Amino acid sequence: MLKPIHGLVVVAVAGLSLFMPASAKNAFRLQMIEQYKLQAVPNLTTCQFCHQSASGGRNFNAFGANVNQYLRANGGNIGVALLEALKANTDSDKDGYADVLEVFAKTAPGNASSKPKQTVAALQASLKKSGGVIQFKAK
Ligand SMILES: [Ca+2]
Repeated sequence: MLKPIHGLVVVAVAGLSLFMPASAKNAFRLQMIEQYKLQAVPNLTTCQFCHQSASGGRNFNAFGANVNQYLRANGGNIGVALLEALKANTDSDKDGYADVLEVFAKTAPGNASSKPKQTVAALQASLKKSGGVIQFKAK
Protein backbone atom coordinates (compact mmCIF):
# COMPACT_ATOMS: atom_id res chain seq x y z
CA MET A 1 0.00 0.00 0.00
CA LEU A 2 2.84 2.44 0.68
CA LYS A 3 4.50 2.02 -2.68
CA PRO A 4 1.71 3.55 -4.81
CA ILE A 5 1.41 6.49 -2.39
CA HIS A 6 5.17 7.01 -2.50
CA GLY A 7 4.96 6.94 -6.29
CA LEU A 8 2.31 9.65 -6.26
CA VAL A 9 4.45 11.88 -4.05
CA VAL A 10 7.39 11.50 -6.43
CA VAL A 11 5.18 12.41 -9.39
CA ALA A 12 3.78 15.42 -7.52
CA VAL A 13 7.24 16.70 -6.59
CA ALA A 14 8.52 16.15 -10.12
CA GLY A 15 5.51 18.10 -11.41
CA LEU A 16 6.26 21.01 -9.11
CA SER A 17 9.89 21.11 -10.14
CA LEU A 18 8.79 21.57 -13.75
CA PHE A 19 6.97 24.78 -12.84
CA MET A 20 8.93 26.27 -9.97
CA PRO A 21 12.09 27.39 -11.81
CA ALA A 22 10.03 28.84 -14.66
CA SER A 23 8.83 31.74 -12.55
CA ALA A 24 9.02 32.97 -9.00
CA LYS A 25 5.62 34.50 -9.70
CA ASN A 26 3.80 31.37 -10.77
CA ALA A 27 1.04 32.37 -8.34
CA PHE A 28 0.48 35.49 -10.44
CA ARG A 29 0.18 33.39 -13.58
CA LEU A 30 -2.33 31.07 -11.93
CA GLN A 31 -4.34 34.06 -10.69
CA MET A 32 -4.35 35.51 -14.23
CA ILE A 33 -5.68 32.23 -15.68
CA GLU A 34 -8.46 32.05 -13.08
CA GLN A 35 -9.41 35.71 -13.15
CA TYR A 36 -9.32 36.09 -16.94
CA LYS A 37 -11.10 32.73 -17.42
CA LEU A 38 -8.35 31.31 -19.64
CA GLN A 39 -8.40 27.70 -18.38
CA ALA A 40 -9.54 26.41 -21.79
CA VAL A 41 -6.97 28.43 -23.78
CA PRO A 42 -3.60 26.74 -23.11
CA ASN A 43 -1.66 28.97 -25.51
CA LEU A 44 -2.55 31.99 -23.35
CA THR A 45 -1.63 30.47 -20.00
CA THR A 46 2.14 30.83 -20.31
CA CYS A 47 4.37 33.51 -18.76
CA GLN A 48 4.34 35.24 -22.17
CA PHE A 49 0.87 36.59 -21.48
CA CYS A 50 2.75 39.30 -19.54
CA HIS A 51 6.46 38.63 -20.15
CA GLN A 52 8.64 38.68 -23.26
CA SER A 53 10.21 35.36 -22.34
CA ALA A 54 8.42 32.03 -21.92
CA SER A 55 10.39 31.67 -18.69
CA GLY A 56 9.11 34.97 -17.25
CA GLY A 57 11.74 37.25 -15.77
CA ARG A 58 12.05 41.01 -15.61
CA ASN A 59 11.20 41.92 -19.20
CA PHE A 60 7.48 42.47 -19.59
CA ASN A 61 5.55 42.79 -22.81
CA ALA A 62 3.41 45.94 -23.19
CA PHE A 63 0.45 44.43 -21.33
CA GLY A 64 2.61 43.03 -18.56
CA ALA A 65 4.21 46.44 -18.10
CA ASN A 66 0.74 47.91 -17.57
CA VAL A 67 -0.25 45.21 -15.10
CA ASN A 68 3.04 45.79 -13.26
CA GLN A 69 2.23 49.49 -12.89
CA TYR A 70 -1.12 48.65 -11.30
CA LEU A 71 0.57 46.01 -9.16
CA ARG A 72 2.92 48.64 -7.73
CA ALA A 73 0.09 51.14 -7.31
CA ASN A 74 -1.99 48.61 -5.37
CA GLY A 75 0.50 47.28 -2.86
CA GLY A 76 1.33 44.14 -4.81
CA ASN A 77 -2.28 42.92 -5.00
CA ILE A 78 -2.27 40.97 -8.26
CA GLY A 79 -6.04 40.46 -8.27
CA VAL A 80 -6.68 44.20 -8.12
CA ALA A 81 -3.90 44.92 -10.63
CA LEU A 82 -5.34 42.47 -13.19
CA LEU A 83 -8.76 44.11 -12.98
CA GLU A 84 -7.48 47.71 -12.97
CA ALA A 85 -5.35 47.02 -16.05
CA LEU A 86 -8.50 46.02 -17.94
CA LYS A 87 -10.63 48.86 -16.55
CA ALA A 88 -8.07 51.34 -17.93
CA ASN A 89 -9.31 50.39 -21.42
CA THR A 90 -5.78 50.57 -22.83
CA ASP A 91 -4.67 48.91 -26.07
CA SER A 92 -1.28 47.78 -24.77
CA ASP A 93 -0.05 46.08 -27.95
CA LYS A 94 -1.58 48.73 -30.23
CA ASP A 95 -3.40 46.24 -32.44
CA GLY A 96 -6.66 48.19 -32.36
CA TYR A 97 -8.30 46.15 -29.57
CA ALA A 98 -8.38 47.30 -25.96
CA ASP A 99 -6.89 44.84 -23.47
CA VAL A 100 -10.29 44.08 -21.95
CA LEU A 101 -11.66 43.16 -25.38
CA GLU A 102 -8.71 40.85 -26.00
CA VAL A 103 -9.10 39.11 -22.65
CA PHE A 104 -12.83 38.77 -23.37
CA ALA A 105 -12.13 37.38 -26.87
CA LYS A 106 -9.31 35.18 -25.52
CA THR A 107 -6.46 36.69 -27.50
CA ALA A 108 -3.16 38.05 -26.12
CA PRO A 109 -3.31 41.75 -25.09
CA GLY A 110 0.49 41.99 -25.12
CA ASN A 111 1.03 40.53 -28.58
CA ALA A 112 -0.08 42.55 -31.63
CA SER A 113 -0.08 39.44 -33.83
CA SER A 114 -2.78 37.90 -31.63
CA LYS A 115 -6.06 39.74 -32.00
CA PRO A 116 -9.78 39.04 -32.13
CA LYS A 117 -11.57 38.18 -35.36
CA GLN A 118 -14.70 40.11 -34.39
CA THR A 119 -15.00 43.87 -34.88
CA VAL A 120 -14.35 46.16 -31.94
CA ALA A 121 -18.01 47.22 -31.93
CA ALA A 122 -19.26 43.62 -31.89
CA LEU A 123 -16.91 42.72 -29.04
CA GLN A 124 -17.88 45.79 -27.04
CA ALA A 125 -21.54 44.85 -27.39
CA SER A 126 -20.88 41.23 -26.36
CA LEU A 127 -18.77 42.31 -23.40
CA LYS A 128 -21.45 44.69 -22.19
CA LYS A 129 -24.16 42.06 -22.61
CA SER A 130 -22.16 39.52 -20.61
CA GLY A 131 -21.69 41.85 -17.65
CA GLY A 132 -18.77 44.09 -18.65
CA VAL A 133 -15.25 44.33 -17.29
CA ILE A 134 -16.31 43.50 -13.72
CA GLN A 135 -16.64 39.81 -14.71
CA PHE A 136 -12.81 39.81 -14.54
CA LYS A 137 -12.76 40.84 -10.86
CA ALA A 138 -10.82 38.57 -8.50
CA LYS A 139 -13.02 36.18 -6.54
CA1 LIG B 1 -4.60 44.95 -28.13
